[in-house]
Amino acid sequence: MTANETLFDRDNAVGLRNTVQRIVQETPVLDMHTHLYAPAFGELLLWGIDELLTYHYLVAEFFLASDMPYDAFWALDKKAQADAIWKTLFVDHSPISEACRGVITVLDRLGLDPGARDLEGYRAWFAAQTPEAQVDRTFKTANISAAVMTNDPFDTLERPVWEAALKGDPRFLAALRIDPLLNDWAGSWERLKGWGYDVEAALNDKTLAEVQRFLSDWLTKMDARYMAVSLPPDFAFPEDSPRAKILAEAVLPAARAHGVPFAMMIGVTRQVNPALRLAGDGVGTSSLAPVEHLCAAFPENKFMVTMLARENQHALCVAARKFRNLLLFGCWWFLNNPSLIEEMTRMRLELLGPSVVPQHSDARVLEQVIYKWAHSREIITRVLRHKYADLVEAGWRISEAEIQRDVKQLLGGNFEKFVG
Ligand code: FIX
Ligand code: ZN
Repeated sequence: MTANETLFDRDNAVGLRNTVQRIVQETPVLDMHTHLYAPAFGELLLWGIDELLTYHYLVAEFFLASDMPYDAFWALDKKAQADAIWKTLFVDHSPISEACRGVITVLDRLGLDPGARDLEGYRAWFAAQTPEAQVDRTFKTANISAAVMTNDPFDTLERPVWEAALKGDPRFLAALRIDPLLNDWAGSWERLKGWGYDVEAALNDKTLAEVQRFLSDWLTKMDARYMAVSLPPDFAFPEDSPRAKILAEAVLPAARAHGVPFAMMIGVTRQVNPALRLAGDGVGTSSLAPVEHLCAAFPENKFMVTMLARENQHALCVAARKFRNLLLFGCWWFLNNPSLIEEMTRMRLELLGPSVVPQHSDARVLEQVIYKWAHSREIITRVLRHKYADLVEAGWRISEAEIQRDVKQLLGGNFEKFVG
């Protein structure tokens, strides 16, 4: 702290509130979990109004409000699906839900008047943009410095892009996603074999060593910041299962060798309603015991965890207090709603102080980072204002530089430090 720097105390509440708001707005975000891609990935990078309107969050809401049969909707092309969603969710009903409001915020921040309800006009504007320029504009408007992708070597569209070794874009960082390996070994081992790894269905020592070699090769190829998996509510560890064996004897050793964290996203029940396709996944509560066991049994590994059920959030905070090799992140998916983000952010700051990653965007369509971060920044501002106000009320004095330090830590620093 410099000698002449302003210190906020209980007599300067307005100054403190304004300063917190400005700093949260001005501090760039490192968005540590998205489903976005760099422009070099071609069609995998989704952007524009029709992609925004057909986001799977909106597809689920569309089927609630419309009586169109599932098959009839899926038979439509993207533009016609977007038309149906626009009419049902934005014209025939008010776009109150968080995902609908997101589209409004995006249009507004891009300078398109959402109140005009001019879908064809928005389409014309987006059609005049290029993906590269749209990435620049979107990152600037959202004030994000980088986005971590979700990179799946089992994905037939994505794999060739990595194999072509295109020049990377420093704004897009990689994360090696390994759901097929951990959640469906029976359906994945033959693919590894086809790629030249000497594996068989039985998880013997040779197979486990080869799985580790596969992970190591892809961590290197992608320069991945972390490895990640999504897990069902009944995730257990230890247990006698292919998942537990591969986790303990291939994934965690590879993560240790590369010094990268292993991220677990726990609590998703895939395809509770398959007719909804990507929108058909659900949520269930989980035990914290596997997380605690892994953190205790593998102190040389770093774990990042987010959980999908609201009911798990308190126990997860408590677990994170116990282990310095555990970093909590984000308000995932069905939790990414203002009331729940506020509750979770408040609880996390109260239990963990600033040692948490309060949010990630999970954006699937480029421009979504604009709304996801605008809405979350508002809430993070509100919660921090309360926390600092409580502090100065208790007699503490705090400087602008200290607030800046804390916000930097929350919006990217904690993640960067943890991944190393
Ligand atoms: O597994 C995940 O990373 C989830 O975030 C996605 O599968 C999910 O579809 C999503 O987009 C949630 O926001
Ligand atoms: Zn995700």
